[in-house]
Amino acid sequence: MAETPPAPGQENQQTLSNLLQESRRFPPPPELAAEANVRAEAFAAADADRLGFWAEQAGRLRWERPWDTVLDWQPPFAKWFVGGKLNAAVNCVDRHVEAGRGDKVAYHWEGEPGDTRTITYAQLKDLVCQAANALEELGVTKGDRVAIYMPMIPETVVAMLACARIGAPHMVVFGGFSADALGSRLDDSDAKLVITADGGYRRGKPSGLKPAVDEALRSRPGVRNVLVVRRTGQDVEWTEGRDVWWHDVVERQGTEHAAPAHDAEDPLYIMYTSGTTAKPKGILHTTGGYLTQVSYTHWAVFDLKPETDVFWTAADIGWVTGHSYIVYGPLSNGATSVMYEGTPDTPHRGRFWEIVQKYGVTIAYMAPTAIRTFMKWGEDIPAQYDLSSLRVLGSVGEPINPEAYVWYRKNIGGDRVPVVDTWWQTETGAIMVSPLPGVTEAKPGAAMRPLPGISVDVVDDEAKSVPDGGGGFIVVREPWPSMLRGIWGDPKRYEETYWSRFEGLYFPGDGAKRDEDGDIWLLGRVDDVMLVSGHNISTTEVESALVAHAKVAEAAVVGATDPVTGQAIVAFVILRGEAGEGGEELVRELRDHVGSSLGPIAKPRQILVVPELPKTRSGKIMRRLLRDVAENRTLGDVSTLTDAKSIETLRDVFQGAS
Ligand code: 6R9
Repeated sequence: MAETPPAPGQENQQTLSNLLQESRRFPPPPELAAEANVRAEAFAAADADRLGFWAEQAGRLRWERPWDTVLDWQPPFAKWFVGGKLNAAVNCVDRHVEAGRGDKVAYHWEGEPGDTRTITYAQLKDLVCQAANALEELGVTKGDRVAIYMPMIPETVVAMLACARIGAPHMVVFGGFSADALGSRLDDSDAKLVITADGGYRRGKPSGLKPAVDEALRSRPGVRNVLVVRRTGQDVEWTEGRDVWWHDVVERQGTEHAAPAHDAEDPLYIMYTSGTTAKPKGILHTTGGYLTQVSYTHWAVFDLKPETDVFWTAADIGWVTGHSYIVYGPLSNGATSVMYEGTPDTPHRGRFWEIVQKYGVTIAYMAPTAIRTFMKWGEDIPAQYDLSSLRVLGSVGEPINPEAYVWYRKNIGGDRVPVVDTWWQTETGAIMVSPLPGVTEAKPGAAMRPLPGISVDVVDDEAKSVPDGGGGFIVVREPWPSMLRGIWGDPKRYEETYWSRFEGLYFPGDGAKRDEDGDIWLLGRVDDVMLVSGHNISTTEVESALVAHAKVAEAAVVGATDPVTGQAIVAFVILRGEAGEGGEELVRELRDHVGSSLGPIAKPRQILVVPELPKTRSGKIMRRLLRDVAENRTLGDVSTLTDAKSIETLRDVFQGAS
């Protein structure tokens, strides 16, 4: 192991080192396996006839006109269910009402201050029709883009479905983003209407949304109207002729609306991806293929029993996870969902578990960042609630550290509930790689295998499939129904970003390894991989080793330029509540701990104890900013940070320590 930097040009020659060893195994509970929606046979059947498999899944939906061709593939441009016509809103709402399930609860909504609303499918249908009529009155027609900048309230779902009904692609912007971030997305999508609210509740107080819209629109006269839901009752500025209240315009509309049939390939929505350096990418999803795969994966991965389950995705609708698994997946399956407006610590740190207990949640889906926060708060908090209704738990957004996985399974899942670690992206639209709760013997930290009908591989630099035990890059070999159809307005960037790294393969940009059993582990973004003395080391593995230490709650690791080793590992750690302040002794202990779990090459050069980490809306750590800090550079774009102050605090800690 030479401690010298690699020669120029050699940087990409070394695929990821395979450092982490994990021997814990969790087989499916026998009762769940016996009744599971998906059995092991599904894989072989889908492999034998992939297009036939997806055609069968498309049959879950109501089509106004059947498709002529399942797939038209002109690489890298795919069309699914060509010639088919359907309406996504009808599939999510009307058809359940028509089938006599109108009284079934679609959402148990819980506001942060404790106010609640129960919305049945019949009520949702009326609301969506009223909103669709209102949008038409405001001049929205098929193909127009509509921006949605909202808190987590039922009207957000209603607005999305009203757009889908008309065929006007929605573009939801996370309510935590700044006026600048909203503005650049309005420019790029050329939206004519913005739907917003006066504000929403976060951390116990009303937080404004309308002011950011006003600010963004000051220089954007192209937006004709702003439709405003009253949620908090805050005072708002009002621009006559442009701004209209939801309760004035929507509530007086009729509750019938004739839904047109849209082409399977008509745009359903645009969602901008988070946290990169350049201009945000507007990821485009269309109707038939997207709805097919979100519907199938929601049913398969969570073993959804629509009659009895209460499903809860604890995520924001402004993240793709909310689109696919709060809105389109659960509704297309006629499921009952929980939707929660606020933060997990308001008014107390048991709020999530109180919600699980109150509504009898059976399936819960959340991000590792939330799970690590709960670990930090301690297991005595969930222990105060009855969580026995839970039967499947899910994780999404980042690789889940094995320690966090085991904690989640034990303290939330009572050591009996399977945990599914679901890998996917805004671009993939729906889950791609995941254990199946009734089939897979799960390993903590591994997303395991591609789902039936999905063709995923791990390849090296030359696009060759790596053998078991090897590391490299995750790729998708065959088109899938919910794949992005492009980047809004920029087909060239679509080809360059996703299809130019490896000829004919979709490149998601994540590192991965395949273990000795052939199971897949995700290792974080390729941009985050560190090159230490010629070895590619994954930030995820070093972070997981740190989190496995009893005193560490969260860790973020980056590679900073180093004169000797090319890059050196710099770690930022948050300690668990009871671990005290840190100090040199602890830092030495942590370095040794990483060295003994992963090998001396992975020992961080520096470990800094910090109070918080910079994160995106979906809880992803923004390592790019931490690299800026570790290399004493000016910070890049911070407009998608949830809390812009956090990074300045870190800079102070870093400069104080260096
Ligand atoms: C759904 C979502 C996509 C990126 C993706 C990867 C990371 C998501 C993961 C995971 C490891 C998982 N990611 N789920 N990494 N294991 N289970 O998160 O979409 O916000 O577009 O992010 O998130 O790096 O490439 P998006």
